[in-house]
Amino acid sequence: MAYHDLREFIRALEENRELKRIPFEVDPILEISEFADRAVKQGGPALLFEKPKGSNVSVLINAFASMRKMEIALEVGSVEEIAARIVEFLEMRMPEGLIGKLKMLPKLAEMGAFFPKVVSKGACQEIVRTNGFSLLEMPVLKCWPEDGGRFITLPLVFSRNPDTGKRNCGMYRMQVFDERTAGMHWQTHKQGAEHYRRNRQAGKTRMDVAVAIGADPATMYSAILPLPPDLDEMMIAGFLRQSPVEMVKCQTCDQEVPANAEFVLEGYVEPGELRTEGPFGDHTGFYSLADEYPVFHVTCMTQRRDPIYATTIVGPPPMEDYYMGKAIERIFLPLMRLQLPEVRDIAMPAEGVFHNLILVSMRKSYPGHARKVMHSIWGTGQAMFSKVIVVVDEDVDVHNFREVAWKALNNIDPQRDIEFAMGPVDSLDHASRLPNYGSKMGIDATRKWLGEGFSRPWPGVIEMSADVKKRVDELWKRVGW
Ligand SMILES: Cc1cc2nc3c(=O)[nH]c(=O)nc-3n(C[C@H](O)[C@H](O)[C@H](O)COP(=O)(O)O)c2cc1C
Ligand SMILES: [Mn+2]
Repeated sequence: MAYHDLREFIRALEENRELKRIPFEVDPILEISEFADRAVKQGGPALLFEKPKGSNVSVLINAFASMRKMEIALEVGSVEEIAARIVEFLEMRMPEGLIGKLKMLPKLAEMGAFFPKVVSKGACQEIVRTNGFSLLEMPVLKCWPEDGGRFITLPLVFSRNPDTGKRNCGMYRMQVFDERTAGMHWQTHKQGAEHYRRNRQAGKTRMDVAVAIGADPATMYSAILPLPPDLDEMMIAGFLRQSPVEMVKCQTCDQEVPANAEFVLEGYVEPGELRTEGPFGDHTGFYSLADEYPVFHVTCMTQRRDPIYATTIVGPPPMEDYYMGKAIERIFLPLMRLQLPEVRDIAMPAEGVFHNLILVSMRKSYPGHARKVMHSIWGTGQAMFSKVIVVVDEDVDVHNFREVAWKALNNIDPQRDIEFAMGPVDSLDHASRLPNYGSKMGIDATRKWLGEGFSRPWPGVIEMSADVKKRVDELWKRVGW
Protein backbone atom coordinates (compact mmCIF):
# COMPACT_ATOMS: atom_id res chain seq x y z
CA MET A 1 0.00 0.00 0.00
CA ALA A 2 1.38 3.35 -1.04
CA TYR A 3 2.38 5.69 1.78
CA HIS A 4 -0.22 8.34 2.12
CA ASP A 5 2.24 10.98 3.24
CA LEU A 6 5.59 11.69 4.86
CA ARG A 7 4.44 10.69 8.33
CA GLU A 8 3.40 7.23 7.20
CA PHE A 9 6.90 6.83 5.79
CA ILE A 10 8.37 8.02 9.10
CA ARG A 11 6.27 5.42 10.89
CA ALA A 12 7.54 2.70 8.56
CA LEU A 13 11.15 3.77 9.14
CA GLU A 14 10.52 3.67 12.88
CA GLU A 15 8.92 0.22 12.74
CA ASN A 16 11.98 -1.01 10.86
CA ARG A 17 14.29 0.55 13.46
CA GLU A 18 15.58 2.92 10.81
CA LEU A 19 14.64 6.14 12.57
CA LYS A 20 15.89 7.79 15.72
CA ARG A 21 14.08 10.62 17.43
CA ILE A 22 16.24 13.34 18.94
CA PRO A 23 14.18 14.79 21.80
CA PHE A 24 16.62 17.52 22.90
CA GLU A 25 17.44 20.88 21.37
CA VAL A 26 19.85 20.87 18.41
CA ASP A 27 20.67 23.91 16.28
CA PRO A 28 19.74 23.80 12.56
CA ILE A 29 22.74 26.07 12.13
CA LEU A 30 25.52 23.48 11.54
CA GLU A 31 24.70 21.14 14.44
CA ILE A 32 22.01 19.08 12.69
CA SER A 33 24.46 18.72 9.78
CA GLU A 34 27.13 17.27 12.02
CA PHE A 35 24.62 14.78 13.44
CA ALA A 36 23.48 13.80 9.95
CA ASP A 37 27.02 13.42 8.61
CA ARG A 38 28.08 11.18 11.49
CA ALA A 39 24.91 9.10 11.22
CA VAL A 40 25.22 8.44 7.49
CA LYS A 41 28.93 7.62 7.70
CA GLN A 42 28.11 5.01 10.38
CA GLY A 43 25.24 3.53 8.38
CA GLY A 44 22.93 4.86 11.08
CA PRO A 45 19.19 5.57 11.12
CA ALA A 46 17.22 8.52 9.78
CA LEU A 47 16.99 11.31 12.34
CA LEU A 48 13.92 13.21 13.49
CA PHE A 49 14.90 16.31 15.46
CA GLU A 50 11.93 17.14 17.63
CA LYS A 51 13.35 20.35 19.08
CA PRO A 52 15.31 22.22 16.47
CA LYS A 53 16.51 25.48 17.99
CA GLY A 54 14.42 28.48 17.00
CA SER A 55 11.46 26.62 15.46
CA ASN A 56 8.60 24.43 16.62
CA VAL A 57 8.69 22.29 13.49
CA SER A 58 10.47 18.89 13.61
CA VAL A 59 13.28 18.18 11.13
CA LEU A 60 13.57 14.89 9.24
CA ILE A 61 16.97 14.11 7.72
CA ASN A 62 18.68 10.99 6.26
CA ALA A 63 15.32 9.34 5.48
CA PHE A 64 16.79 7.91 2.25
CA ALA A 65 20.31 7.44 3.58
CA SER A 66 20.96 3.70 2.98
CA MET A 67 19.82 1.05 0.54
CA ARG A 68 17.53 -0.35 3.23
CA LYS A 69 15.86 3.04 3.69
CA MET A 70 15.52 3.41 -0.09
CA GLU A 71 13.75 0.03 -0.10
CA ILE A 72 11.41 1.14 2.66
CA ALA A 73 10.81 4.41 0.81
CA LEU A 74 9.93 2.65 -2.44
CA GLU A 75 8.25 -0.30 -0.69
CA VAL A 76 10.39 -2.98 -2.30
CA GLY A 77 12.65 -5.78 -1.11
CA SER A 78 15.30 -4.51 -3.51
CA VAL A 79 15.34 -1.54 -5.89
CA GLU A 80 16.01 -4.05 -8.68
CA GLU A 81 12.31 -4.94 -8.38
CA ILE A 82 11.49 -1.54 -9.82
CA ALA A 83 13.92 -2.17 -12.67
CA ALA A 84 12.11 -5.48 -13.29
CA ARG A 85 8.72 -3.71 -13.33
CA ILE A 86 10.05 -1.23 -15.86
CA VAL A 87 11.33 -4.05 -18.07
CA GLU A 88 7.93 -5.72 -17.86
CA PHE A 89 6.26 -2.54 -19.10
CA LEU A 90 8.81 -1.95 -21.81
CA GLU A 91 8.38 -5.46 -23.11
CA MET A 92 4.64 -5.07 -23.23
CA ARG A 93 3.54 -5.08 -26.86
CA MET A 94 0.00 -5.07 -28.15
CA PRO A 95 -0.61 -8.76 -28.85
CA GLU A 96 -2.37 -10.13 -31.92
CA GLY A 97 -6.02 -11.16 -31.76
CA LEU A 98 -8.92 -10.22 -29.56
CA ILE A 99 -8.19 -12.64 -26.72
CA GLY A 100 -4.64 -11.34 -26.44
CA LYS A 101 -5.89 -7.76 -26.45
CA LEU A 102 -8.40 -8.52 -23.72
CA LYS A 103 -5.66 -10.05 -21.62
CA MET A 104 -3.76 -6.78 -21.94
CA LEU A 105 -6.56 -4.69 -20.48
CA PRO A 106 -5.63 -5.07 -16.82
CA LYS A 107 -2.05 -4.01 -17.61
CA LEU A 108 -3.22 -0.96 -19.50
CA ALA A 109 -5.61 -0.07 -16.71
CA GLU A 110 -2.71 -0.38 -14.30
CA MET A 111 -0.77 2.08 -16.42
CA GLY A 112 -3.70 4.51 -16.48
CA ALA A 113 -3.83 4.28 -12.72
CA PHE A 114 -0.45 5.99 -12.46
CA PHE A 115 -1.61 9.35 -13.76
CA PRO A 116 -1.79 12.10 -11.17
CA LYS A 117 -5.25 13.06 -10.01
CA VAL A 118 -6.42 16.57 -9.14
CA VAL A 119 -8.38 16.62 -5.91
CA SER A 120 -10.24 19.55 -4.38
CA LYS A 121 -8.75 19.41 -0.87
CA GLY A 122 -5.36 18.54 0.51
CA ALA A 123 -3.70 18.44 3.91
CA CYS A 124 -1.00 20.75 2.54
CA GLN A 125 -3.57 23.56 2.59
CA GLU A 126 -4.82 23.14 6.16
CA ILE A 127 -3.26 26.53 6.81
CA VAL A 128 -3.10 29.10 3.99
CA ARG A 129 -1.35 32.44 4.42
CA THR A 130 -0.73 35.13 1.88
CA ASN A 131 0.53 37.50 4.56
CA GLY A 132 2.35 37.37 7.84
CA PHE A 133 4.36 34.24 7.07
CA SER A 134 8.10 33.72 7.01
CA LEU A 135 10.26 31.08 5.34
CA LEU A 136 12.30 31.09 8.53
CA GLU A 137 9.43 29.57 10.48
CA MET A 138 10.86 26.41 8.95
CA PRO A 139 14.01 25.09 10.64
CA VAL A 140 16.05 25.62 7.47
CA LEU A 141 19.61 24.37 7.85
CA LYS A 142 22.85 26.14 7.46
CA CYS A 143 24.75 23.04 6.35
CA TRP A 144 28.46 23.93 6.37
CA PRO A 145 30.57 26.69 7.94
CA GLU A 146 31.27 28.64 4.75
CA ASP A 147 27.76 28.41 3.32
CA GLY A 148 26.33 31.74 2.21
CA GLY A 149 23.22 31.23 4.33
CA ARG A 150 20.44 28.75 5.07
CA PHE A 151 19.31 26.41 2.31
CA ILE A 152 16.14 24.45 1.67
CA THR A 153 17.72 21.26 0.37
CA LEU A 154 14.85 18.86 -0.47
CA PRO A 155 12.35 21.06 -2.31
CA LEU A 156 10.12 19.77 -5.10
CA VAL A 157 10.13 22.65 -7.55
CA PHE A 158 7.18 22.72 -9.96
CA SER A 159 7.18 24.71 -13.18
CA ARG A 160 5.58 24.47 -16.60
CA ASN A 161 6.98 24.39 -20.10
CA PRO A 162 5.30 27.47 -21.61
CA ASP A 163 5.35 25.90 -25.10
CA THR A 164 3.76 22.56 -24.24
CA GLY A 165 2.08 23.32 -20.92
CA LYS A 166 3.77 20.21 -19.52
CA ARG A 167 4.73 20.12 -15.89
CA ASN A 168 8.19 19.54 -14.49
CA CYS A 169 9.24 18.75 -10.95
CA GLY A 170 12.92 19.02 -10.08
CA MET A 171 14.85 19.19 -6.86
CA TYR A 172 16.81 22.44 -6.85
CA ARG A 173 18.14 23.85 -3.59
CA MET A 174 16.89 27.22 -2.42
CA GLN A 175 18.86 29.70 -0.33
CA VAL A 176 16.55 31.62 1.97
CA PHE A 177 17.25 35.33 1.43
CA ASP A 178 14.51 36.70 3.72
CA GLU A 179 10.95 35.99 4.90
CA ARG A 180 9.52 35.84 1.37
CA THR A 181 12.37 35.35 -1.10
CA ALA A 182 14.78 32.56 -1.88
CA GLY A 183 17.32 31.62 -4.52
CA MET A 184 16.29 29.21 -7.27
CA HIS A 185 19.30 27.07 -8.03
CA TRP A 186 18.20 25.27 -11.18
CA GLN A 187 21.39 24.64 -13.10
CA THR A 188 21.47 25.55 -16.75
CA HIS A 189 20.93 21.98 -18.05
CA LYS A 190 17.88 21.27 -15.89
CA GLN A 191 14.26 21.54 -16.90
CA GLY A 192 13.41 24.39 -14.52
CA ALA A 193 16.15 26.46 -16.18
CA GLU A 194 14.84 25.55 -19.63
CA HIS A 195 11.33 26.69 -18.68
CA TYR A 196 12.82 29.89 -17.32
CA ARG A 197 14.68 30.57 -20.60
CA ARG A 198 11.57 29.94 -22.65
CA ASN A 199 9.49 32.28 -20.47
CA ARG A 200 12.18 34.89 -20.80
CA GLN A 201 12.41 34.55 -24.58
CA ALA A 202 8.64 34.81 -24.82
CA GLY A 203 8.87 38.14 -23.00
CA LYS A 204 6.90 36.94 -19.96
CA THR A 205 7.39 39.06 -16.86
CA ARG A 206 6.45 36.34 -14.41
CA MET A 207 6.90 32.60 -14.30
CA ASP A 208 4.67 30.77 -11.84
CA VAL A 209 6.55 28.34 -9.63
CA ALA A 210 5.40 26.25 -6.69
CA VAL A 211 7.55 24.36 -4.22
CA ALA A 212 6.49 21.43 -2.07
CA ILE A 213 8.55 20.32 0.91
CA GLY A 214 7.94 16.88 2.42
CA ALA A 215 5.56 14.41 0.76
CA ASP A 216 5.24 10.65 0.45
CA PRO A 217 8.71 9.26 -0.34
CA ALA A 218 8.10 8.13 -3.94
CA THR A 219 6.85 11.60 -4.84
CA MET A 220 9.82 13.24 -3.18
CA TYR A 221 12.19 10.85 -4.88
CA SER A 222 10.71 11.40 -8.33
CA ALA A 223 12.01 15.00 -8.27
CA ILE A 224 15.61 13.85 -8.64
CA LEU A 225 15.09 11.32 -11.44
CA PRO A 226 16.89 12.19 -14.70
CA LEU A 227 13.77 11.99 -16.85
CA PRO A 228 13.44 13.28 -20.42
CA PRO A 229 11.92 16.77 -20.77
CA ASP A 230 8.12 16.92 -20.64
CA LEU A 231 7.78 13.55 -18.92
CA ASP A 232 5.79 14.31 -15.78
CA GLU A 233 7.62 13.30 -12.60
CA MET A 234 4.22 12.97 -10.89
CA MET A 235 3.30 10.21 -13.34
CA ILE A 236 6.53 8.37 -12.58
CA ALA A 237 5.88 8.87 -8.87
CA GLY A 238 2.50 7.20 -9.46
CA PHE A 239 4.30 4.30 -11.16
CA LEU A 240 6.77 3.99 -8.27
CA ARG A 241 4.12 4.04 -5.54
CA GLN A 242 1.60 2.15 -7.72
CA SER A 243 -1.07 4.63 -6.88
CA PRO A 244 -1.78 8.04 -8.41
CA VAL A 245 -0.30 11.14 -6.83
CA GLU A 246 -3.10 13.40 -5.63
CA MET A 247 -2.53 17.02 -6.57
CA VAL A 248 -4.27 20.20 -5.41
CA LYS A 249 -4.41 23.50 -7.20
CA CYS A 250 -2.34 26.29 -5.73
CA GLN A 251 -4.17 29.28 -4.26
CA THR A 252 -2.18 32.08 -5.87
CA CYS A 253 -0.40 30.63 -8.91
CA ASP A 254 -1.07 28.37 -11.85
CA GLN A 255 0.48 25.17 -10.50
CA GLU A 256 -0.61 22.01 -8.78
CA VAL A 257 1.25 20.45 -5.86
CA PRO A 258 1.05 17.09 -4.05
CA ALA A 259 -1.97 17.29 -1.75
CA ASN A 260 -0.11 15.43 1.00
CA ALA A 261 2.86 17.84 1.19
CA GLU A 262 3.98 19.23 4.53
CA PHE A 263 4.71 22.76 3.29
CA VAL A 264 3.97 24.50 -0.01
CA LEU A 265 5.51 27.74 -1.18
CA GLU A 266 3.58 29.35 -4.01
CA GLY A 267 5.07 32.17 -5.99
CA TYR A 268 6.90 33.32 -9.06
CA VAL A 269 10.26 33.96 -10.63
CA GLU A 270 10.79 37.14 -12.65
CA PRO A 271 12.78 36.40 -15.80
CA GLY A 272 15.89 38.60 -15.75
CA GLU A 273 16.09 39.06 -12.00
CA LEU A 274 19.24 37.44 -10.63
CA ARG A 275 20.85 37.44 -7.22
CA THR A 276 24.04 36.02 -5.76
CA GLU A 277 23.47 32.53 -4.37
CA GLY A 278 25.99 30.45 -2.39
CA PRO A 279 28.62 29.47 -1.58
CA PHE A 280 27.20 26.08 -0.62
CA GLY A 281 28.93 22.94 0.67
CA ASP A 282 27.97 20.69 -2.21
CA HIS A 283 27.73 17.00 -2.99
CA THR A 284 31.13 17.02 -4.68
CA GLY A 285 32.56 17.42 -1.17
CA PHE A 286 33.73 20.93 -2.11
CA TYR A 287 32.00 24.26 -1.80
CA SER A 288 30.28 25.42 -4.94
CA LEU A 289 31.17 29.05 -5.36
CA ALA A 290 28.72 31.93 -5.18
CA ASP A 291 27.01 32.57 -8.51
CA GLU A 292 24.05 34.44 -9.98
CA TYR A 293 20.72 32.59 -9.96
CA PRO A 294 17.05 33.56 -10.32
CA VAL A 295 15.01 34.71 -7.33
CA PHE A 296 11.85 32.98 -6.12
CA HIS A 297 9.22 35.31 -4.62
CA VAL A 298 6.76 33.60 -2.31
CA THR A 299 3.19 34.88 -2.57
CA CYS A 300 1.59 32.30 -0.32
CA MET A 301 2.75 29.73 2.19
CA THR A 302 0.47 26.78 2.88
CA GLN A 303 1.08 23.93 5.27
CA ARG A 304 -0.33 21.24 7.48
CA ARG A 305 -1.36 22.15 10.98
CA ASP A 306 1.60 20.25 12.46
CA PRO A 307 4.11 20.09 9.62
CA ILE A 308 7.42 18.22 9.53
CA TYR A 309 10.33 19.78 7.67
CA ALA A 310 12.19 17.33 5.42
CA THR A 311 15.77 18.09 4.51
CA THR A 312 19.17 16.61 3.69
CA ILE A 313 22.78 17.66 3.62
CA VAL A 314 25.29 16.94 0.91
CA GLY A 315 29.07 16.97 1.37
CA PRO A 316 32.09 14.67 1.25
CA PRO A 317 30.73 11.31 0.05
CA PRO A 318 29.05 9.08 0.91
CA MET A 319 26.06 11.15 1.98
CA GLU A 320 22.32 10.60 1.74
CA ASP A 321 22.32 11.58 -1.94
CA TYR A 322 24.74 8.73 -2.74
CA TYR A 323 22.03 6.20 -1.87
CA MET A 324 19.38 8.13 -3.77
CA GLY A 325 21.74 8.09 -6.76
CA LYS A 326 22.61 4.42 -6.32
CA ALA A 327 18.93 3.56 -6.64
CA ILE A 328 18.80 5.64 -9.84
CA GLU A 329 21.77 3.69 -11.19
CA ARG A 330 19.91 0.40 -10.59
CA ILE A 331 16.49 1.62 -11.77
CA PHE A 332 17.78 3.25 -14.96
CA LEU A 333 20.07 0.43 -16.10
CA PRO A 334 17.28 -1.36 -18.03
CA LEU A 335 16.38 1.92 -19.70
CA MET A 336 19.97 2.48 -20.74
CA ARG A 337 20.05 -1.08 -22.07
CA LEU A 338 17.14 -0.34 -24.37
CA GLN A 339 19.43 2.04 -26.23
CA LEU A 340 22.61 0.09 -25.51
CA PRO A 341 21.79 -3.62 -25.17
CA GLU A 342 25.51 -4.40 -25.29
CA VAL A 343 25.92 -2.79 -21.85
CA ARG A 344 25.96 -5.41 -19.08
CA ASP A 345 26.24 -3.22 -16.04
CA ILE A 346 27.23 0.19 -14.80
CA ALA A 347 28.56 1.53 -11.52
CA MET A 348 29.11 5.01 -10.19
CA PRO A 349 31.44 4.83 -7.19
CA ALA A 350 30.60 7.23 -4.36
CA GLU A 351 33.94 9.02 -4.71
CA GLY A 352 33.05 9.88 -8.30
CA VAL A 353 30.06 11.93 -7.04
CA PHE A 354 27.96 10.64 -9.99
CA HIS A 355 29.18 12.93 -12.73
CA ASN A 356 32.92 12.33 -12.37
CA LEU A 357 33.12 8.60 -12.99
CA ILE A 358 31.06 5.86 -14.55
CA LEU A 359 32.28 2.30 -14.95
CA VAL A 360 30.66 0.33 -17.75
CA SER A 361 30.96 -3.35 -18.61
CA MET A 362 29.92 -4.44 -22.09
CA ARG A 363 29.85 -7.27 -24.55
CA LYS A 364 32.12 -6.13 -27.36
CA SER A 365 31.00 -7.22 -30.82
CA TYR A 366 32.95 -5.10 -33.31
CA PRO A 367 36.02 -2.89 -33.54
CA GLY A 368 35.56 0.47 -31.82
CA HIS A 369 32.48 -0.76 -29.96
CA ALA A 370 33.66 0.53 -26.56
CA ARG A 371 34.06 4.03 -28.01
CA LYS A 372 30.57 3.89 -29.46
CA VAL A 373 29.26 3.11 -25.97
CA MET A 374 31.18 6.06 -24.46
CA HIS A 375 29.83 8.50 -26.99
CA SER A 376 26.34 7.18 -26.60
CA ILE A 377 26.52 7.74 -22.82
CA TRP A 378 27.76 11.28 -23.41
CA GLY A 379 24.71 11.68 -25.60
CA THR A 380 22.17 10.41 -23.07
CA GLY A 381 20.30 12.79 -20.76
CA GLN A 382 22.15 13.71 -17.60
CA ALA A 383 24.73 10.98 -18.29
CA MET A 384 26.18 13.65 -20.59
CA PHE A 385 27.96 14.99 -17.51
CA SER A 386 30.12 11.84 -17.12
CA LYS A 387 33.63 13.29 -16.85
CA VAL A 388 35.40 9.94 -16.98
CA ILE A 389 33.95 6.81 -18.53
CA VAL A 390 35.83 3.54 -18.12
CA VAL A 391 34.65 0.73 -20.38
CA VAL A 392 35.60 -2.84 -19.53
CA ASP A 393 34.70 -6.25 -20.94
CA GLU A 394 31.65 -8.09 -19.68
CA ASP A 395 33.64 -10.45 -17.43
CA VAL A 396 34.60 -7.56 -15.15
CA ASP A 397 32.38 -6.88 -12.12
CA VAL A 398 32.03 -3.09 -12.20
CA HIS A 399 30.91 -3.01 -8.57
CA ASN A 400 34.25 -4.50 -7.55
CA PHE A 401 36.40 -1.39 -7.87
CA ARG A 402 39.60 -3.33 -7.14
CA GLU A 403 38.90 -5.67 -10.02
CA VAL A 404 38.14 -2.73 -12.32
CA ALA A 405 41.36 -0.92 -11.39
CA TRP A 406 43.43 -4.09 -11.72
CA LYS A 407 42.09 -5.20 -15.08
CA ALA A 408 41.55 -1.76 -16.64
CA LEU A 409 45.05 -0.56 -15.81
CA ASN A 410 46.55 -3.77 -17.20
CA ASN A 411 44.55 -3.51 -20.38
CA ILE A 412 45.28 0.01 -21.53
CA ASP A 413 47.93 1.57 -23.68
CA PRO A 414 47.10 5.08 -22.50
CA GLN A 415 47.92 6.96 -25.66
CA ARG A 416 45.92 4.53 -27.76
CA ASP A 417 43.00 3.85 -25.43
CA ILE A 418 42.21 7.22 -23.90
CA GLU A 419 40.01 9.59 -25.80
CA PHE A 420 39.09 13.16 -24.98
CA ALA A 421 35.86 14.83 -25.98
CA MET A 422 34.53 18.34 -25.43
CA GLY A 423 31.02 19.10 -24.32
CA PRO A 424 28.70 20.22 -21.55
CA VAL A 425 29.94 19.50 -18.04
CA ASP A 426 28.12 19.50 -14.72
CA SER A 427 27.61 22.99 -13.28
CA LEU A 428 29.29 21.74 -10.10
CA ASP A 429 32.57 20.90 -11.88
CA HIS A 430 35.02 23.41 -10.40
CA ALA A 431 37.95 22.33 -12.57
CA SER A 432 36.55 22.76 -16.07
CA ARG A 433 38.09 25.61 -18.07
CA LEU A 434 34.73 27.36 -18.28
CA PRO A 435 31.56 26.94 -16.23
CA ASN A 436 29.37 24.23 -17.81
CA TYR A 437 31.79 23.53 -20.68
CA GLY A 438 34.89 21.37 -20.78
CA SER A 439 36.46 18.05 -21.59
CA LYS A 440 35.65 14.46 -20.78
CA MET A 441 37.78 11.35 -20.90
CA GLY A 442 36.82 7.92 -22.15
CA ILE A 443 39.06 4.97 -21.33
CA ASP A 444 38.65 1.92 -23.51
CA ALA A 445 39.89 -0.80 -21.16
CA THR A 446 38.43 -3.66 -23.16
CA ARG A 447 40.63 -6.33 -24.63
CA LYS A 448 41.97 -5.08 -27.98
CA TRP A 449 41.30 -6.85 -31.25
CA LEU A 450 43.19 -7.38 -34.46
CA GLY A 451 40.48 -5.29 -36.11
CA GLU A 452 41.54 -2.46 -33.84
CA GLY A 453 45.14 -2.76 -35.00
CA PHE A 454 46.34 -4.96 -32.13
CA SER A 455 48.31 -7.88 -33.56
CA ARG A 456 50.09 -9.16 -30.44
CA PRO A 457 48.63 -12.13 -28.55
CA TRP A 458 46.42 -11.16 -25.57
CA PRO A 459 47.10 -13.06 -22.36
CA GLY A 460 44.45 -14.71 -20.24
CA VAL A 461 43.79 -13.96 -16.57
CA ILE A 462 45.55 -16.34 -14.19
CA GLU A 463 43.31 -18.93 -12.61
CA MET A 464 44.01 -22.29 -10.96
CA SER A 465 42.51 -25.32 -12.67
CA ALA A 466 39.31 -26.63 -11.14
CA ASP A 467 40.57 -30.18 -10.43
CA VAL A 468 43.59 -28.89 -8.52
CA LYS A 469 41.36 -26.57 -6.51
CA LYS A 470 39.13 -29.46 -5.61
CA ARG A 471 42.03 -31.66 -4.56
CA VAL A 472 43.53 -28.93 -2.44
CA ASP A 473 40.15 -28.27 -0.83
CA GLU A 474 40.55 -31.72 0.74
CA LEU A 475 44.23 -31.42 1.55
CA TRP A 476 43.66 -27.97 3.01
CA LYS A 477 41.59 -29.42 5.82
CA ARG A 478 44.62 -31.44 6.91
CA VAL A 479 46.65 -28.25 7.41
CA GLY A 480 44.39 -27.60 10.36
CA TRP A 481 43.90 -23.80 9.92
C1 LIG B 1 19.58 16.60 -2.47
C2 LIG B 1 19.66 17.03 -3.89
C3 LIG B 1 19.87 18.37 -4.19
C4 LIG B 1 19.93 18.80 -5.52
N1 LIG B 1 20.13 20.13 -5.77
C5 LIG B 1 20.16 20.57 -7.05
C6 LIG B 1 20.31 21.95 -7.32
O1 LIG B 1 20.44 22.77 -6.43
N2 LIG B 1 20.31 22.34 -8.62
C7 LIG B 1 20.16 21.46 -9.64
O2 LIG B 1 20.13 21.88 -10.80
N3 LIG B 1 20.04 20.12 -9.42
C8 LIG B 1 20.03 19.67 -8.14
N4 LIG B 1 19.87 18.33 -7.89
C9 LIG B 1 19.80 17.39 -9.01
C10 LIG B 1 18.45 17.44 -9.71
O3 LIG B 1 17.40 17.29 -8.79
C11 LIG B 1 18.38 16.35 -10.78
O4 LIG B 1 19.38 16.62 -11.75
C12 LIG B 1 17.02 16.21 -11.44
O5 LIG B 1 17.05 15.12 -12.33
C13 LIG B 1 16.63 17.45 -12.21
O6 LIG B 1 15.35 17.27 -12.75
P1 LIG B 1 14.91 17.91 -14.13
O7 LIG B 1 15.57 17.10 -15.22
O8 LIG B 1 13.43 17.76 -14.13
O9 LIG B 1 15.38 19.31 -14.14
C14 LIG B 1 19.80 17.87 -6.56
C15 LIG B 1 19.60 16.53 -6.26
C16 LIG B 1 19.54 16.10 -4.94
C17 LIG B 1 19.32 14.65 -4.65
MN1 LIG C 1 12.11 16.60 -15.38
